[in-house]
Amino acid sequence: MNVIEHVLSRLKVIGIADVFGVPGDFAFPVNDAICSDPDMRWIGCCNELNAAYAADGYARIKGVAAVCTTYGVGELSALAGIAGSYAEHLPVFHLVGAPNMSVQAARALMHHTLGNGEYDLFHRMSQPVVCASAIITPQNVAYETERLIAEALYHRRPVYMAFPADMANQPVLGCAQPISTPGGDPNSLAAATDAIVSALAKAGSACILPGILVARAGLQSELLALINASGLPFATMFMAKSVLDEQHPSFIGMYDGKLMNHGVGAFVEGCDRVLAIGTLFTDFNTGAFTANINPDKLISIVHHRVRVGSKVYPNVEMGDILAALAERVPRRGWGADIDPPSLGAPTGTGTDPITADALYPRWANFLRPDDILVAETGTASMGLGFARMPAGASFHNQTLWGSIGWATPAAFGAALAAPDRRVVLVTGDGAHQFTAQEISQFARRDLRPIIFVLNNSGYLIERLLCKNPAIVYNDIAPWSFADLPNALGCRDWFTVRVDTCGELDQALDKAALAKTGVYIEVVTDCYAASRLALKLHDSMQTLYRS
Ligand SMILES: Cc1ncc(C[n+]2csc(CCOP(=O)(O)OP(=O)(O)O)c2C)c(N)n1
Ligand SMILES: [Mg+2]
Repeated sequence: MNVIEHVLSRLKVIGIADVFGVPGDFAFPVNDAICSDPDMRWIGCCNELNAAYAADGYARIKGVAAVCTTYGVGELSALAGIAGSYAEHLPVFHLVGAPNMSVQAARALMHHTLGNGEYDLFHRMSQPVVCASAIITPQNVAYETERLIAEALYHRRPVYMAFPADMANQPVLGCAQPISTPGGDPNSLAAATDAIVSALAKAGSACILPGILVARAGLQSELLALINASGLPFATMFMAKSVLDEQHPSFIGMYDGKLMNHGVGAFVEGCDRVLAIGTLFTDFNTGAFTANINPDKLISIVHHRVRVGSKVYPNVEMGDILAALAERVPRRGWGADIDPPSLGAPTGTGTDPITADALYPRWANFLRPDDILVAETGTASMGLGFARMPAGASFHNQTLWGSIGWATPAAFGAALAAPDRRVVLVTGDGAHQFTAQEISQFARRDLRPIIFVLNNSGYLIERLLCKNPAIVYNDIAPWSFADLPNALGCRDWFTVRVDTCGELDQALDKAALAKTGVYIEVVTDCYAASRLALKLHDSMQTLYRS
């Protein structure tokens, strides 16, 4: 085997069957090897940023992904997407084709360089957004591939592998044993388990806040086993929405600090103990930091560490402690008597305009079991975040990184990873303008998503957050969105623009039955905002006034 074949063979073992990217001359050896491998697919994208977002979406479904770019121009375009995967804990392998080692050593003035003879700059630019990186040679490939796989899976973060073009096709020199990921410390595990069991035994009420890191580590069934064994209720924060099935009888609803669902918030914050399992306390995950859980009551379990109140138990693996707790926490009542709040019944009929109260409940009703819903940053995801998901349906949003334009390619990546599931993409008009061309990839691969573009004539969430909503920077170029699919190669799709509730109802009915891709442009007033978006608006206005 040569260098690149060796790397691909190892990536296949960990579940990567598709590589997203854009080719380039320095990357030809990598591109060719992917295309010649009968068990791998080259998934061409419209640009490298989209390819990185698509890989991010794929990793959300499959657990791992890969993106391949050329040197400099390609890799820098992908960088913002890779940074998002870092922030959101997704192991994406970034494979970069680089100039020959001999050219680098000569500091030659090559295309795609800055013309200053520096060849390590782009590698260095990537380093802060990956957990490990290497320039791959025949001598180091066996060892470095194992190291990078181990790092990516341990930290659930991206890694960077550069392949100088003259190295990629050379035979592998030497061999390395796969590196086993370190297990935890059994004494620390036992102490943490005892501490949690005894804290829960003394608690009158308790609940679980499942977090996104549970999904990233693929530990949903282990957490479910704990919930089923103990009867502990769970509420979910925005970033972790649908990490566990929202139809589960122990689900009590979305917890968003003081902003939404006050009954859920009062219960969570009133509990004697709150188990935050893989939960990240970020701004948009805590109702803009209005979540107020007494740190003394908090039990926090993250990938490799547990904290009970102020005591930290290092080197405890999340999977180990969930299994230990499922065996030891007895089943009992935990004080929760809450039905998950819902968005209610949709308003409006016939020629009524599509208001927020008309739109979000309709979208919620449209969802089906096992759907994959990809919701873009903006007012639409803020509304859909409070729709109760049907059994097995999952909600994906880039809550921490929040780079608009992510959702369209990420939905493509997710659809490619799960071709048998229905993928529903909901994006704002402003966000869609960043990456709309990637809808062509769905048609190219015969994937049939259902795409909703919320056309509210601009950046509504920015209108609500800034001082002057009507200020010019929140306007966007008006597009005929419903004309895009045809121009972009999605020729047989069901495509429609709807301005009224009646038209929306008809479109939803057709979409539910469609055997083709679906693209619905939903036109609303430029201030028709979901409830959470309005709440954020109110808190910003208070801030500006004070
Ligand atoms: C890459 C990037 N650029 C800028 C922003 C700032 N930003 C956040 S939301 C938003 C507007 C979103 O508008 P749209 O997609 O139309 O959704 P709406 O809020 O109107 O529903 C902007 C510009 C961002 N999050 N990401
Ligand atoms: Mg908009």
